[in-house]
Amino acid sequence: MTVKNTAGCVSAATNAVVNPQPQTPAAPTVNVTQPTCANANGTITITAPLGESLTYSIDGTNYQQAATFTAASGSYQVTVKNAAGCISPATSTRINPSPDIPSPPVVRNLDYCLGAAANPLTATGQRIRWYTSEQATIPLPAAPTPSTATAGSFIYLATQTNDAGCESRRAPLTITVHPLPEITLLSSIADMTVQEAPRQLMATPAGGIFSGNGVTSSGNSYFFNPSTSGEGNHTITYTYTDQQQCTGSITFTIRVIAGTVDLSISKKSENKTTGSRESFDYTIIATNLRNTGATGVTVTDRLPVSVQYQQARVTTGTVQYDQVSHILTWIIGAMPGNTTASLTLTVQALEIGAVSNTASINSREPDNNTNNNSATDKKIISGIFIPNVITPNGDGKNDRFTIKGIENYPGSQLILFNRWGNQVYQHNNYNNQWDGYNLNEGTYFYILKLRLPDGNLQDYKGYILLVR
Ligand SMILES: [Ca+2]
Ligand SMILES: [Ca+2]
Repeated sequence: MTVKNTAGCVSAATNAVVNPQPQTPAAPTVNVTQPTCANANGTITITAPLGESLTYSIDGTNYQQAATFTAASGSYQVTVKNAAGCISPATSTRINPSPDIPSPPVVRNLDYCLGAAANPLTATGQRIRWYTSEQATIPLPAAPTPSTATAGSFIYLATQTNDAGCESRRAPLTITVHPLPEITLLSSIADMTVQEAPRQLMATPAGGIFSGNGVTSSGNSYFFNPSTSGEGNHTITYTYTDQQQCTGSITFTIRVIAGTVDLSISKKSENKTTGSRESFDYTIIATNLRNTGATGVTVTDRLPVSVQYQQARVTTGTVQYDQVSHILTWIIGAMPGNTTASLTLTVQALEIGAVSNTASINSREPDNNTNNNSATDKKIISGIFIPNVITPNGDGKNDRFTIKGIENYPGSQLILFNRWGNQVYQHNNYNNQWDGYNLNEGTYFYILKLRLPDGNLQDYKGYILLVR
C-alpha cells in the first residue's frame, strides 16, 4: 500500500495481504441411536464432517470435541463449528421417548422345613423369567422348584417383560430352608418291670408330644406306664414343632419285663370237730410280701373228692369252681405291694378220715421264692367206717379188714371171734392189717374198742364175712 500527498509525493509501499473468505462447514451428517429398553437415552453421532479442528453441538450453544452425544428424548439441531468459528447449517434430528420399563414382579419370600415338599416358584407379573443370580445372563427354562435338601438361605430372581419386550429389573426371592429341631431324650430308656410306677418322659426342646403304647399325660407332663403297656418292647415317639413350624421327632423303645415278686399263701381249715356230711370252712390267705405290685394273681385249689364244694366268699377278686375237675380258681388279678386277700371256702365232708387239700398261688411275674407258693391243710373228718366183708384173694380190693378212720384213734383194740365164740384174732393197736390169714371162709364176729381222744373206749360190735 502507498500514500500520496497533495504535492504528488508517493510514500514507500507497505505490503498488505487479504486472505480468502474462510469456509463454512457443511451441515453435519448424523447417526441416531434411539433409546431402548436397556438405555433410556439415545445417542447422536456425527459421522461427517470430522476433523481435529472441528467441534460439535446439539443445542447451538455448547460445543464439544467428541462427535457423540447422549441425548434424552427431544428435538436437536446439530451443528459443526470450525476453527475459524464458522458454524455449519443445522441438521435436525430427534430422539424418541424411551420405552416403558415394567417394574419388577411381585415375589414373596418362602420358608421351608428341611426335607419338605416344595412347589415351583411363582411371581406376580407378565412373562415371568427366573434367574439364579443377578449376574446370570440366561433365564432358567422354567420356574424352578427349590431344593429343601439342605438347610440355609438362597435366592432366585424374577423379572417380568411387557408387551413392548422390555424386561424389568430382577426381584430377588429368598428361600430359607430351616433345619428340623434337634431333639434330645432326657428320660431313661432302661428296662422297666410291669409293676413299676410310671416313669416321666422328658425331652428337649420341651413342649412336644409323646405318643405310643403305655403313654399317658397329665397336664403338660407325659408318663410311660408299664402296667398299662404290659410286657414287651414299646416304641414311643416324641414330636416337637418349633416356631418355624418345623417338626422333628425321635423314637425310642422301652422294654417292659416281668419283675420278680414274692407271693405267699396259707390255708387253714376250721378248727372244729367235723364229721361226715358236716360242713366246714377253709380260710385261704394270699399275701404279697413285696412292696411292689403283682399282676395276674391266681389261686388254684383242686378239692379232694372227699369234700363237696358249697360256696366261696372273697375279699377281692372272683371265684370260679369247675364241678367236673373239682378245681377252684380264685382270680385276684392285680395285687398291690404288702397286701393280703382272703377266701373263705365252705365245703361238706363226704368221707371220714384225713382230708388233705392244697392251694397254690401264682402271678404273671416270676416268684423268686416258690417255697411259700402252696399251702396244704390236713383235716380229720372224725368217725370210722367198718366194712362187713373182706375178700383176701390178692386182687387189691378188700383184701384186708380196713376200718376207715381207725388211724385217727390210736390205741384202739380189735378182737375177732369165730362162730363158736373162740377168739381168732386180737390186736391192741389195730391198724388195718388183718387179712383172715389161716382162717376159713365164713362169718366172724368182731369187737372194736375205739380209743376216743379223751382216752375213753367206745365199743363197736358186728359181723364180718370172710370170702376168698
Ligand atoms: Ca413266693
Ligand atoms: Ca379181694
